[in-house]
Amino acid sequence: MKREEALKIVKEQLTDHRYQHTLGVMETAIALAKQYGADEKNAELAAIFHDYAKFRPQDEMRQIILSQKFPQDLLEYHAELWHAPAGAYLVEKEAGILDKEILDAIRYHTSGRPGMTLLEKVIYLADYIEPGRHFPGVDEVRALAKQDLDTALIQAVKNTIQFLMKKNHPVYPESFQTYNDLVMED
Ligand code: DGI
Ligand code: FE
Ligand code: FE
Ligand code: FE
Repeated sequence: MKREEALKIVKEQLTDHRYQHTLGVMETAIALAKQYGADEKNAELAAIFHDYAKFRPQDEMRQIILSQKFPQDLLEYHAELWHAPAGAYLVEKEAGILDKEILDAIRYHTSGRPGMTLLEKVIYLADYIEPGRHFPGVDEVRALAKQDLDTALIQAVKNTIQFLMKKNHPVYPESFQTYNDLVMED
């Protein structure tokens, strides 16, 4: 699918702010793909579609998770986690994206997972450091991303978990497992 067609499809699903975020993730993901040798076209499409389900009703996302045998423990955790797996499902059904690598990059863009693929890492990190992001610590991760993908990713995952813990929010186990897997990888 061409970039223009994909952008047109997601634009209808998103607020203007979220669409601008998506454009930032797209540019960042393509740059990271170039730098680290991931497929640039897949990075472009995964980035464009990564937040496709962000504004779907919670009931719809819950039904998708229940009916598709996705990890059911997602439903016990914050609903913000649901748009990633629900998005992978809807992007396949509604936008006709069939590439499993792209769908998995969408599926795991919020929690990560142990054994992330190169494309999954690129999308997770691009989502975190795109130019529209302004949270504390993001500049450090941007700098790390210039040097080493995994080091940057560890910092991004760690910041996310710490942010949630500071607010006494529950952390989805897969997010912790992603962190453990990355720091034990090498
Ligand atoms: O959709 P975005 O805002 O671009 O970013 P995202 O999909 O990476 O994250 C969405 C939200 O999910 C963000 O506010 C942080 C939250 N989140 C990420 N990991 C976890 C989480 N929330 C809980 N409860 N547990 C997690 O492990
Ligand atoms: Fe997201
Ligand atoms: Fe993210
Ligand atoms: Fe995003």
